[in-house]
Amino acid sequence: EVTCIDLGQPAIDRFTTKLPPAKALNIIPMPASVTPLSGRFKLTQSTAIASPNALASGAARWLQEELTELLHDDFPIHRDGNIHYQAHPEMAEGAYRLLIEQDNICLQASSKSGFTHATSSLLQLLPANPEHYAAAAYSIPMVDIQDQPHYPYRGMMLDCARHFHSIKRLKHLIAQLARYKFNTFHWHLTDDEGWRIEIDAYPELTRIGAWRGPNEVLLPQFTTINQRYGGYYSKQDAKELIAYASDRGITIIPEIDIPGHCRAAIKSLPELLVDPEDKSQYRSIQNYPDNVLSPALKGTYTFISNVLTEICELFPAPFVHIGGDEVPAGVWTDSEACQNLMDQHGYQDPKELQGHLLRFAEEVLQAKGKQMMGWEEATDGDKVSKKTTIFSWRSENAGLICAQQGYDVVMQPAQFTYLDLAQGYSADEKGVDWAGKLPLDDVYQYRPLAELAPEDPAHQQIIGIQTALWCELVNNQSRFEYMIYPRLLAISEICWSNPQQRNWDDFKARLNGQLKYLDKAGINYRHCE
Ligand code: TNX
Repeated sequence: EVTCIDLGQPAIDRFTTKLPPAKALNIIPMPASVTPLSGRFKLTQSTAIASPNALASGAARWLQEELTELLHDDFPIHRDGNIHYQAHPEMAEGAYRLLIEQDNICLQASSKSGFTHATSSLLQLLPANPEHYAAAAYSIPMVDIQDQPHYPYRGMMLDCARHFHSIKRLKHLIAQLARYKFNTFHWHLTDDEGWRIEIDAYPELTRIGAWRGPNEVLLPQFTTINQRYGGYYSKQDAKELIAYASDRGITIIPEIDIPGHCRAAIKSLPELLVDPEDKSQYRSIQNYPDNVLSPALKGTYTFISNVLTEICELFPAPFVHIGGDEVPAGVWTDSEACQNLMDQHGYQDPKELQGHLLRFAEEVLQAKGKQMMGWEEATDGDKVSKKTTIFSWRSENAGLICAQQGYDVVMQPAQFTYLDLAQGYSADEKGVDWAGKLPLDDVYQYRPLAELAPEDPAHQQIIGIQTALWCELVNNQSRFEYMIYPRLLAISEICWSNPQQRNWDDFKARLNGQLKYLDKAGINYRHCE
């Protein structure tokens, strides 16, 4: 008897279907209300951004940079400009109105985020390939848009540990995240294969842990490059990226993954982080026998405390993500020091030692005024306080369970949001498939907690949605872009738009309009037709 699930024939033709023709207004994510007006605003040499209020200064700078690039000229900001950022204190956080009239453009909001969202809608209305305004008429359709986000948290996680991505690559990504109204960039900075952020207390972390290659202690697992390769971000790099993202309304949340996924740190600081007496045997899911911090070592606590302190000082965000995922079975089971620690605290199971470590991290962060975030495993056995925000990833149900336990949850179900999954069914399609394949339309079909009654309190605990690109197999710009686009645009609509407004055919038409911009930006997106 066959007991597997019948998935039917993959609908291969959906990838070869032509996209419907683009529309007059192709905004993604779909705004709450769009009222086209008749006529066009003309950009001329006297068009300028009016000096903005303080809340809008980042957004105005962003608009100025984009217009300067588009028009190949320095775009002015001065007192008498006709592109106005106007404060409307009665509007909700993140909400905005964009009114484009014959002679004026008004961007109205009550918050920094609202002004950046208004800016991203305006940017999407600009023609992709204008001629220089000095030489030709160049205009924007008149329209009245009123809009607000569905979820307050709209993020993307990028794994910069398995392979290093340059700051240039990250800026380019962050510009697109802002264009599609994401507000968070979750920066996965450490893992088994690399440690990517400069820490003054431990120069070894980046001198040793940031590099892979045949002669290094960090052996490449998935790649066969025969030379030393890798890289890291200096504190100056991080500050530059934080400022760039901030102008575009994006908060950067750093992740330092503990206690598993720590091989790069352990290989860099063996004297501090290896317990020679610990005889426990284990294999991580990625097959490493030596990638977990020891809760019985004093050095582990010194390390966590020093690293998190520097991270809290470097990143202005109120959150720090401490990972907590995939601690393999078998750790801490054959160590006298671990046993003593368990006896001392009355723990029955070595697994409780993970909670012990994570609660220590939580205290360090709380003392710095930061809130902790972690992967869903951080909740196993009531390990951390309910103040920690949980990112669920193994399934939608995992997120629901955390929400029902009272945690704030960011939903990142692999089956709908993982951009390392292949996006087509042919054998040569790039990507992994441990959580299935993830074509564009499946991303768009994601309805978070659609099974729950609208009045279910779990809805209140879901603060948002996040997509993720894990990079075991992503080590160059073109692969990076191929995996991200256009699926990122579908996720942006899941995060932002009211679920009632979602319409696959309408999305495809608007996507067709957006592809011109992706082409202009030179992005190697996966073709839809
Ligand atoms: C699971 S999602 C992981 C990552 C892998 C990814 C591959 C999560 C918290 N852990 O370490 O890169 O799967 O898809």
